[in-house]
Amino acid sequence: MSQDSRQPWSREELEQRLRAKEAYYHIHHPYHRMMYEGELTQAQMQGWVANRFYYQVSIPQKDAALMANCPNPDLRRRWIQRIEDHDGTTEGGGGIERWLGLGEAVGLSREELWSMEHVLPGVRFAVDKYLDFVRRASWQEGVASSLTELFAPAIHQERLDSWPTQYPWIDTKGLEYFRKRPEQAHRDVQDALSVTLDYFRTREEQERALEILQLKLDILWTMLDAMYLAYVVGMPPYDAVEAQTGEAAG
Ligand code: AHQ
Repeated sequence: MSQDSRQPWSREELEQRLRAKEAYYHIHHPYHRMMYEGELTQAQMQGWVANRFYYQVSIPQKDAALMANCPNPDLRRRWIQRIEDHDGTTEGGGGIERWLGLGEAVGLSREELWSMEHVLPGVRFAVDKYLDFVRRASWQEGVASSLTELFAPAIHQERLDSWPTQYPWIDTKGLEYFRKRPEQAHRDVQDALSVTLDYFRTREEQERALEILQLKLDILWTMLDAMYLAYVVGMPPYDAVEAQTGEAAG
């Protein structure tokens, strides 16, 4: 009898398939390859920091939305740590504060970052899609969408390894975010992986977990596509319109 193609994978097989999606992680995006090779101009680095700020400030809202969907106090107790990691427990603490320090190190004021004036439509749509997905999804699907952090320690380490020599104009105090994040990401993602492997059991559920991880990989990739078009190709949104009419759109 042919093996039922719908047979569930073992936990090990599902984990291996989740980890195999590293191939689609945004560490491989041309924008990140240029960053690692020291090829970004100050304006291109500023564009990345300013657009990623919109992602960073959206993460605690995403995590709060997931907790709101979750009836399990034990999960909520573990998950609230993520909000504290970003918001801090007092004003002036946390990852968002460290990202503002990164902004100042690349020449962007705190006010400029909070203004969100540099956030590209494509970045806004991708980040808003992440927030909307987690708001509407089950809390377990929300957990699975955070599994891109299986691959995050490497990307933070790359920045710590390359920026001091490739971008000597960036004060290394600004890299504090990247110093703190790998440990937090590793702790978080072990929990998220365990929840995912426990919950997604049937073959259909397991394939759904892979689909959710791919959605989040696409969100991260699309953010960089928008930045690449605007800051590397030099085609920010409505560039052509402004050229024709000589006026700023909107
Ligand atoms: O700084 C990052 C961060 O706080 C988070 C939260 C997590 C999530 O809940 O989805 N994902 C994430 C990520 C952060 N940094 C990204 C980077 O490239 O610096 C990586 C990103 C992720 O891999 O999901």
